[in-house]
Amino acid sequence: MYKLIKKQGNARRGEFQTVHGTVQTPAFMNVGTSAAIKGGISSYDLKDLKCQVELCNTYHLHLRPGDDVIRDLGGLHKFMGWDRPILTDSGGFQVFSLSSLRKIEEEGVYFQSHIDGRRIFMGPEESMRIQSNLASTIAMAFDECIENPSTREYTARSIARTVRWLERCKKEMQRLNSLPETINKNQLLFGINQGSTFEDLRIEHMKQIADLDLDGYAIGGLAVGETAEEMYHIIEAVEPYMPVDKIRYLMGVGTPVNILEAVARGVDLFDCVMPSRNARHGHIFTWDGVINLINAKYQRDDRPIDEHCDCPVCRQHSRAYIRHLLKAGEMLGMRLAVMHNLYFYNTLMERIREALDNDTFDEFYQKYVPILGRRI
Ligand code: PRF
Ligand code: ZN
Repeated sequence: MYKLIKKQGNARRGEFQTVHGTVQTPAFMNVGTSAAIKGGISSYDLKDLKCQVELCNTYHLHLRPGDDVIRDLGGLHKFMGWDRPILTDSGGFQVFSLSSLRKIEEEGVYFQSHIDGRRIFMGPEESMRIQSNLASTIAMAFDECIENPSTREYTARSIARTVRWLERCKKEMQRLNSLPETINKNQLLFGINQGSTFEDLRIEHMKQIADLDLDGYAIGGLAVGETAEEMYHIIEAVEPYMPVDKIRYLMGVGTPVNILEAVARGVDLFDCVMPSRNARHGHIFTWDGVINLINAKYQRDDRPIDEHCDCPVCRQHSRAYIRHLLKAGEMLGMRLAVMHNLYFYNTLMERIREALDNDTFDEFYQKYVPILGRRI
């Protein structure tokens, strides 16, 4: 259940209550695709890194180790040793971005596994059954993330099908939640808005899914090649049609500046692989801007990677040391860089929440949009 605590402009400070605890929003979800954060980050590390919610993928866990295996072991929380909320993405996006030989039909999607080429079918019911086996806190609806660019005709047909898929997801989730053998009988379902960059189609789709009274609403199909300005424009267009009393999630976004801009437009929840993926290439987020630790100028730099950060890495290690580890291909280099970046993202959200609590979000936004976007 989402509780709106206060607003400043369109930015919202809220709380999202689940059976696995309360999430303070705006919040960032740390991406653990195959039930692990890449870079060797454990569940107990994540607590030191201020992570509130972890995101896992239906598609990956269905292929390996198999959702039936995870169900038999008591569900994803027990399997991973993580007791806070977990959101599972439906497979809709990953089927489109990772698998080959896709065929989309009314009933669902036929595709080949990116791991062993095995032929698989996934539709709304299959996605809900897998997510119910995983027993995540929040299940995402099975959707089609429309390629960018797409024609208006294709987009209109796709979003109509996504609405029918959503109705099937809701029905199947209700059935699964009422079965005695279901691990999490309170599993929540979020709907996903699509419609490419067509403002009127986006709004029409948002109105239709809002009528289904789901537990939360996501904006999908963005950050897929359109400009940042187009993305902000679509968020502004659909926001007035998103239920005020439901949490709002922008899928797969983004840079610190993208997040600040989206919070300013009324979004509560985010996820992105950027902090972990970029860290592995020495790309570090700091409160002074973005640095690339591989750069020769850091060879003898004994300062912490971020002088304004109090994460476990910055309290202990120098830029020179982490740079050396990354260059030497040591696992520890990746691990330390990822830890800092995740702490940075989670702290960014914490500072956004504090700014909203203190009515200083505008000042925070004005100060940090230029700083966080620059390369130093
Ligand atoms: N749909 C789903 N997951 C997603 C997306 C989507 O559109 C995106 C788009 N940026 C990221 N993850 N199901
Ligand atoms: Zn740090």
